[in-house]
Amino acid sequence: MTYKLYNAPQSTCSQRVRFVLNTKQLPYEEVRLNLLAGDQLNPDYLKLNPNGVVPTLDHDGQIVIDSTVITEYLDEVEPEESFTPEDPVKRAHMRALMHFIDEMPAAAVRVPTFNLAFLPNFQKMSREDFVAMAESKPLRKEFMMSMGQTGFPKAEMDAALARLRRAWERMEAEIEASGGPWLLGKDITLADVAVMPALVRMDDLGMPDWQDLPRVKTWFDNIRAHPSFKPTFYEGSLLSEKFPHLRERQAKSA
Ligand SMILES: N[C@@H](CCC(=O)N[C@@H](CS)C(=O)NCC(=O)O)C(=O)O
Repeated sequence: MTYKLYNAPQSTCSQRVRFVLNTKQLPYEEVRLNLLAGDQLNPDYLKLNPNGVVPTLDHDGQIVIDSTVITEYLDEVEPEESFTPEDPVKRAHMRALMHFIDEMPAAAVRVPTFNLAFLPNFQKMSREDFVAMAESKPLRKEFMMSMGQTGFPKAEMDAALARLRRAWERMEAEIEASGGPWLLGKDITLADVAVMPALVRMDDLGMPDWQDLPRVKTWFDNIRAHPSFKPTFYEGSLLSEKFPHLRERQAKSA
């Protein structure tokens, strides 16, 4: 059984998969793609993942794409250290939360990420190069074009932050209803893994907008104390480690 993970250190979707692989203590070969250089758009990679995004898992030659699908797949083929409740009703609840997470915080977090971290890179490009790069992205062409080289306008940034805030409030309510400390109760599930990188990212960007939500605060402390957290967020996994201007933001929010 061999696992090869095509991913990127700072990619939130990749971090979900690394967390599951690490918890299950599955050895894996990591292929690191440089997303700003466009490695994910190379024809050979597109044959594996026609969406032109990371992560992609190669399991003995079988290709599995999409981070939530990969984490569910891993939990099926490697059931030790399970992240999936046995009770079908709870399992359905977990999956519903994973859909919510992909639609709300995981999508919204891209707006502050691109505006605050990546925009300076895109501003250095000529208009022609920028448009060509955007056009080459199977999944994110429109997203890139609506950001443009001046960034998402304030209204769009505010809307993304409001969506994130509603996601943290939903987390607070879910933890309260389940009794915590995790989203579905006493056991960590794939829903916790799915939302984790969005909180880590917003903390890294200096906008941890959940300080008044006690259960989310404790959840965040707990996930950071999890034994798989450090190996998942190895050196170079945070944007603030790559972009010095983000360290200043982070210092201000501390
Ligand atoms: N639904 C996909 C989304 C994957 C995705 O958006 N990956 C980002 C990094 S987190 C990416 O590869 N972006 C490259 C790009 O925008 O060109 C998943 O969960 O795997």
